[in-house]
Amino acid sequence: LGVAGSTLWFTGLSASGKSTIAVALENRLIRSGRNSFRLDGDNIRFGLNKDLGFSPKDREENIRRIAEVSLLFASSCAVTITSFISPYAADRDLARSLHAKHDPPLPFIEVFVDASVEECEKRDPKGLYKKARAGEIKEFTGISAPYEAPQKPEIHIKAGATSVDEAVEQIVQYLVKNDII
Ligand code: GGZ
Repeated sequence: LGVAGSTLWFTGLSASGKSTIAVALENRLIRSGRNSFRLDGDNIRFGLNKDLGFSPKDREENIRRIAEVSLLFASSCAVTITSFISPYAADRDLARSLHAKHDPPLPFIEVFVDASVEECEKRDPKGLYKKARAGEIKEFTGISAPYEAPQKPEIHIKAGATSVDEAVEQIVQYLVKNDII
């Protein structure tokens, strides 16, 4: 019981808090004895996907590869956490369908870290929104490139009104209730 793998697919704007929550969740799972592995920009965009930029086509390919890798980790029994903007609903749906088609099907949980462009731009920890406004970064999500918010995410975190600890608790409760961990 509780050894099957799964993918927790985080989606949200840059600076929404995805990665902070993902790291805290990974730590929590590992401390409680679960095998968890996190895929994020640092271990994917600088390695496997270093040939990809931020055009719509490149983002699509970025997400397609991450979906395949998350499926591999999930099939090896890891609670796999992906933390990418993944702005296009069709690409997230592709990731979901790969998990559904796997034998046996593997749980795929979409986690929407919901922070508005205004909130993210106010935080702007890396100054990227400022650069995007100034036209120094082209095709920046939320400013000059689209973000398609999930319509029916399994987990909806209202980032502005939720602490990191509360978000982790919300996710863990969902996972326990649905027999995923
Ligand atoms: C969005 C960009 C861009 C553009 C660089 N648009 O806050 P960050 O810095 O650390 O997270 C963002 C990250 C987004 O990469 P993803 O692989 O998650 O994107 S996607 O799922 O859409 O493929 C941001 C930085 O890369 N960044 N240029 N133009 N974010």
